[in-house]
Amino acid sequence: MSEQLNDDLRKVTAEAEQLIATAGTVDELRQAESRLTGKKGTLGQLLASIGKLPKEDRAEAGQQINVAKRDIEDKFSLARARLEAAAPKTAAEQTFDPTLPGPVVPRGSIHPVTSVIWEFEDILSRLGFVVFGGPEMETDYYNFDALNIPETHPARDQWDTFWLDNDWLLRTHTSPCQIRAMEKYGAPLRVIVLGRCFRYETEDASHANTFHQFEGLMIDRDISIANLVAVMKLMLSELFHHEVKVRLRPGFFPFVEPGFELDMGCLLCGGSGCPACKHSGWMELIGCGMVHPNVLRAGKIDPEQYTGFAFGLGLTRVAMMKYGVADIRSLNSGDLRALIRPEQRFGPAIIEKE
Ligand code: FA5
Repeated sequence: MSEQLNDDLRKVTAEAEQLIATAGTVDELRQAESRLTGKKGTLGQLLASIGKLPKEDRAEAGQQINVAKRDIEDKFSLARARLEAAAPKTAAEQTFDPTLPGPVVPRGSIHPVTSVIWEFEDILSRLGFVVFGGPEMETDYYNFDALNIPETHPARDQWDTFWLDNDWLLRTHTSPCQIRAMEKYGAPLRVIVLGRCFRYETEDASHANTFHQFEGLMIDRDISIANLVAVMKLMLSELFHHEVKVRLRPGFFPFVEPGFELDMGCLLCGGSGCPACKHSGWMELIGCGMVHPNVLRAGKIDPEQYTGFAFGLGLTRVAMMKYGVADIRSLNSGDLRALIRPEQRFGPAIIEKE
């Protein structure tokens, strides 16, 4: 969005706040609101000027103006409700009609990430997976060594780590729970872990330094890549209630062999490209593969007898796709436009920050 438009929207929001603060009656509020949001008002003029922008900038500018417009309208309607409540009532208004419906109380809703966690737990438990958990503060051993990433291994650079004292760290992924689950239950095994991870990373539309992952681990005799693909396709299709487009690429993770990355067609832009998918039309979603024999050994399971698959899915990114949130940072920001479910929203959830 252009600096100029940004500036204009900031000014008009400040003007609205000023007018609301000085209006003494509901009528004054109405007049002030139509001066700002009506067709000939400041916002109307801004909307009309979109036609003069280059074609590729129009959609984004329109969206930003509409977000500001709804925000201003909300402010005015709150102020109106306050003035009306404070106004002295006539005798007729003071009579109480018990047959009238009560005032509408705004409802909260479950956070999109929590909602996706519940759905995945439900889908995977129907496939016989057990929900498992582990600590967010981990040891070097569980986060790296036991996952076939010794101290000197260059793959450690793949995960930018928040180090704490004495070889403790904030877990960079949910994969340490693979070892903890193997130690606790042995084989055969089907577990899922849905929890927070931390990375010392620069944030952008699809990267947060605190985000959720969803880990899956299945170990039994004769488990193959076919089982892995079937489980992943099924869980994504169930979550999105229709068949989703996926692609599998070779990927390197020291704890699986062979390893893959699974991408999903970006549902935010329908594949045409947006900041969240880095204009590629694909969202990197899942790292996965067949559990490396060294990892089975670290979990005290005999790789001669058992094989298994594991996957680690970007749960927060799935919540973005499912609920149309274009910027991952909105989900940790407390911004109600992103947090409230679509049917309960009062504005669009597409809150561009780039
Ligand atoms: C891992 O973390 C592996 N532990 C996944 C795995 C598990 C591979 C089991 C094989 C077997 P990766 O770093 O690619 O891999 O992260 C997995 C997913 O987490 C990514 O595909 C992405 O969807 C999500 N993710 C990674 N970094 C971030 C971030 N900074 N913000 C939001 N989501 C992220």
